[in-house]
Amino acid sequence: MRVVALAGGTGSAKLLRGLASLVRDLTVVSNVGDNFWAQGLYVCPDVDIAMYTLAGVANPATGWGLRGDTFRTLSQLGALGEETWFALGDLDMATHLVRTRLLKEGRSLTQATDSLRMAFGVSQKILPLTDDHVETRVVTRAGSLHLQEFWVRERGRPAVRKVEYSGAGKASPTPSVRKAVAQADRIVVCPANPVTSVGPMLAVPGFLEDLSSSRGRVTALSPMVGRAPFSGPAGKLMKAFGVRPDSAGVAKMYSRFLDAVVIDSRDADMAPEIERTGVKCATSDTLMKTPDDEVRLSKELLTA
Ligand code: FO1
Repeated sequence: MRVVALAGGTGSAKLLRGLASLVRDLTVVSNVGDNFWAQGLYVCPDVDIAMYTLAGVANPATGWGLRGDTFRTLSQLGALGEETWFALGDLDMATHLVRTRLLKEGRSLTQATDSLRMAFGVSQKILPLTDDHVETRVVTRAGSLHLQEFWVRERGRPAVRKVEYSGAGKASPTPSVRKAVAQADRIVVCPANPVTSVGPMLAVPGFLEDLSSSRGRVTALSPMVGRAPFSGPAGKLMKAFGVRPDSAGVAKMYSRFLDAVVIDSRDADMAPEIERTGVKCATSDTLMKTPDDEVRLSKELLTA
């Protein structure tokens, strides 16, 4: 079975691990909206968390970065008067150094990602949705902030007016992404933030149509339990984006391409409303606390 997984950050990575244990032909299509320049280096958090997780070297404590990493270079940068709110680890920095060099040498982000994932011994393909620069920006009363500025530097505190995907209108999905989606038997939308991880992908012209016309069944694991996401700022941003911050809101946002959704058992009362939008709804314990949960939910998504 050929499986394509649309992935964002931490929540997605856990499901990717489950899927990878079940499926030989797995391709990860990664959000690029939170890519960020830090210390002159190009950082791709969603690509990297997928790569580190599949390589078995991710830091489980933070949900980003590498296990056992240290921050000596960051301390020294602080001592030199540089901004250090975006914490690049000593080992993580090597990934960004290689990626930035490859890009400067003229390689595309797809090519740079492929070199890196092979160097990490990851057998699954990891494809950035686009090679164009797309940036998720959060418009607050204090102005427009990059998602990393909003979430990491400002700790998600500012009141949100709207969310924008700068550059998305002029971007296009890469040919590799389009081919993977067209040939997939299953497309799984990981439990990613609908506004900051899946939204930037859907904003790239052509991708929504690729998903809706794909011959493979499209299933999603909702990242919401009640009105709260598993992790991160999803609830607040969903409200600002005009999406109801619960599983019914997620299903509605994806309804143009979604065949089935798995929501948490605690939200079972939302199932009839979801099914009225034409999306099949299954319920489960959606929290991934153990590797067994990751595999169980992966199986449910592959059969939903
Ligand atoms: N998240 C934080 O909360 N604080 C950080 O200092 C931080 C640094 C960082 C460095 C590299 C990287 O790949 C991710 C990093 N993240 C950090 C995570 C990131 O901000 C977001 O969680 C993702 O962009 C969401 O998918």
